[in-house]
Amino acid sequence: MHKSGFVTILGKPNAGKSTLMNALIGERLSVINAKIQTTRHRIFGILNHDDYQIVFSDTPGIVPHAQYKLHERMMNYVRESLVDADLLILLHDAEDPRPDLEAVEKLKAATVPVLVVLNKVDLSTQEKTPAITAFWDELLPGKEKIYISALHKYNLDVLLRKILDLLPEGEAFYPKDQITDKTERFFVSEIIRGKMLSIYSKEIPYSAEIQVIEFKEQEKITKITANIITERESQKAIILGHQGKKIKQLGTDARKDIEEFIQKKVYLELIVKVDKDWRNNDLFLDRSGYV
Ligand SMILES: Nc1nc2c(ncn2[C@@H]2O[C@H](COP(=O)(O)OP(=O)(O)OP(=O)(O)O)[C@@H](O)[C@H]2O)c(=O)[nH]1
Ligand SMILES: [Mg+2]
Repeated sequence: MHKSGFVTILGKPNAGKSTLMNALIGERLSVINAKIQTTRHRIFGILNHDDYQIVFSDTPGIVPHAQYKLHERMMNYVRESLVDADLLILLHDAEDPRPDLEAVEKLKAATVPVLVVLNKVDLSTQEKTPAITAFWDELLPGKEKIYISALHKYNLDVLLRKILDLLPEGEAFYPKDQITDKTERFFVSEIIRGKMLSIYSKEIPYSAEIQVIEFKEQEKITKITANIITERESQKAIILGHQGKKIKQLGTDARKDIEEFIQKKVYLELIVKVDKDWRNNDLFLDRSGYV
């Protein structure tokens, strides 16, 4: 018997969706960061086994009020991943008493199985479990609750068994050696964006989009050039930093992770450009792959 299906991981920003998907796949696919709205795309993480193939979707955190067209596109990914799922996981911080009620209503009406997965139990205590369970029983009656820590990989085996129980039988959708739907270039741009979230504060990383414009594999080294698009000259100056120190740090940090990811030496060039209000520019968003 071979099981196969699509599992969508939904939840508020920072619930730990990307941490969970990476832990399940055993690879650093999605960017993880303590800042909210880290994930901007829908990213497949494919878990392959002789007896099953599970295609997990990591989605952007649900934000009720879209501020930019970029956010609208991000929420489209969430909607789309609700439609084609065989199983939905609502991932929620166990200690957070404010679920997104719109998402809860959608899940109530779901025609596929829903698991309420309560994350970050390492930050909680067991005495609180009955109250949390009661809270969710009322919100989403009849849906199973599983407590995990994605960060510490606690109870992920239980979660995986439960998922496999609920998935339909079927053939694999993707070749068994494939672990994602995204390209190497995409992950390179994500690594750079992830480093920006760590290095720069406030609005800066959110104002930026990365475009890999050159990816040349040579015998001993891979030459990568990426544009960092930001919205204003003032933001460009912050990204560069005094005497270019900040961008240098970004380049060094990102290069190390890219080298680890592609298992080759990398020469990385970063170019900062200004494109006013790209977050509201449909054409720019189309070209940047938010389709
Ligand atoms: N203590 C603890 N922290 C966790 C756990 N899982 C995730 N985190 C942390 O929560 C933060 C957010 O994790 P992400 O995986 O980026 O969350 P996300 O849901 O993908 O967030 P967005 O992409 O912004 O929607 C990071 O700092 C993680 O290290 C957990 O089980 N325990
Ligand atoms: Mg994420």
